[in-house]
Amino acid sequence: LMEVAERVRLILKDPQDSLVVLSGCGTSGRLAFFMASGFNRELQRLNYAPVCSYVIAGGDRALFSSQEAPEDDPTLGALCLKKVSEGKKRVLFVGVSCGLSAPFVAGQLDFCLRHPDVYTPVLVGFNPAHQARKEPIPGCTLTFHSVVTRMEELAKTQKAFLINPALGPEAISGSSRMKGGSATKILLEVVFSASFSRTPVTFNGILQHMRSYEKALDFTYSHSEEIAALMEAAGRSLQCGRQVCYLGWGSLGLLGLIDASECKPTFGADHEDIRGFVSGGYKELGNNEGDLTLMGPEFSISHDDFLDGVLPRLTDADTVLLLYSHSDDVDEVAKLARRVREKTSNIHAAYHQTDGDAAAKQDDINKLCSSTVIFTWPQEASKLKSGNAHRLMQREFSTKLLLNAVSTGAHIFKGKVFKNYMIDLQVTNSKLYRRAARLLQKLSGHSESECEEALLKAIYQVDKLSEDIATCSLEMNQCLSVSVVQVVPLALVCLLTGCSMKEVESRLEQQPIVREAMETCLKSS
Ligand code: F1P
Repeated sequence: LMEVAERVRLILKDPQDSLVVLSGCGTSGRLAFFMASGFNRELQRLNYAPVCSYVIAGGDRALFSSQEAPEDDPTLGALCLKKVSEGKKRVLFVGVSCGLSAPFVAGQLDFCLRHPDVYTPVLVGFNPAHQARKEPIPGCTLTFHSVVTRMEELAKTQKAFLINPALGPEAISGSSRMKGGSATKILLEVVFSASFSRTPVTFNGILQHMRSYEKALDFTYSHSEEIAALMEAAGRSLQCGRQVCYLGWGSLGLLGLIDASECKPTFGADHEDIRGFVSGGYKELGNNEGDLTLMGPEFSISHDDFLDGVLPRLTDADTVLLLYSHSDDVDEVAKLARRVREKTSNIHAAYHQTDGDAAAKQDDINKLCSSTVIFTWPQEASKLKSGNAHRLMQREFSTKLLLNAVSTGAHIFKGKVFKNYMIDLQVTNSKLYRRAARLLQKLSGHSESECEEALLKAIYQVDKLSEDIATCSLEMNQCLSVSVVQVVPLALVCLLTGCSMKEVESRLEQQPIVREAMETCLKSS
């Protein structure tokens, strides 16, 4: 971490010809955007040039919607990196792939390794190097593992860097948006904060900053009862087919958008189930491609969009969660809270303040909310490191933990998790396809080929696979799976009962809680 921080400093000294690129797929790409924007804001505040850029697989539409397919394309990854860094003489590339698995990132790292005169690659992930993905990538000779092996060799002479602490399994198997995402945020913020500070980068400085996140984690979970209440409220809304809306301000609002967008691939959710809105919409974000509103309803992200499109049909069965800090425009929060309260009493807030902040306005908002999680951070925490920036990062981290708990918990209530498996995941790229096939094997005890066959039958909604389907490319299968709901449950019930696709569909219709349908099926098989 110290070495990488020094490399960032070199970039800061020569902003004209140098660049930092943060990149990843899905959650990792969203966090790359989130942090690149935050770091640039902080750099400008400190009178440095904003030297950070981001690349997300699938472009900006992937910031708020589920776009997993581009993750499989290493050439696209390399091209996007080349484009964003055109003309630069020195580039520090930070590729994030929590599982050390995304071909898009492997392609980018390979590109860096082939152009060492300009690019220094840094890989962030949370598996030991030997567990990097070994599966061949179609149409190319690389595997993620082969790239990691080359990086390990260069890491000995600090021409490449691997930051890959093992975090242990996720609470929901494979859901790296949670611990993996949080650890990505911690590691990169620790590195970049150290490099922005005018004092030397020291081991103790890094350690102290890491420990402050540990404290923030304990502080956040000391509110676990209130968080659980939020989780229950959100769960009740999802259980009855209604909606959860996060209405946020500043970067906390953006975290709401990110958390909401992850529910689609993880739980097979509809984009309406959990939605995020941020004050100021695209103006607040400053993303590469600007306003995406015209791309479709998923891309309506401002509070005005919420007022126009969602508020009129809200009822008490929907849950609204306000996400804000004392430093936000609290009058505006109160105004919006009042409008929401006219439609639903199921309004809640998660609010951050520092011990001693005046609370008058806050009291008005509390009265409108049926529950409020108030995080009153101790004064001394905000004195650590670079004051405001540090305080904001801690609050963001805390908000991320809260939102991950609320959305995951709500989907558990809805029955989208069986044991600790995401039983209704979307099968929209090769990693998710393999994950689904492995899950079917584990739960049904059938062979790999039988499980893949069942998965394909579910994707194509047929009882017999034609020659064409059986030999179709993986990409084509993933493409098709977008339009089918409950692919994995369909395949599992089909494997366990031997029923036709039509019968399986009607069984699942009768038992819409997927976990219960799985339990019934497994008991009688
Ligand atoms: C990237 C990612 C995840 C997402 C889903 C598909 O994973 O997009 O963020 O939740 O699992 O993969 P990784 O490359 O960071 O391991």
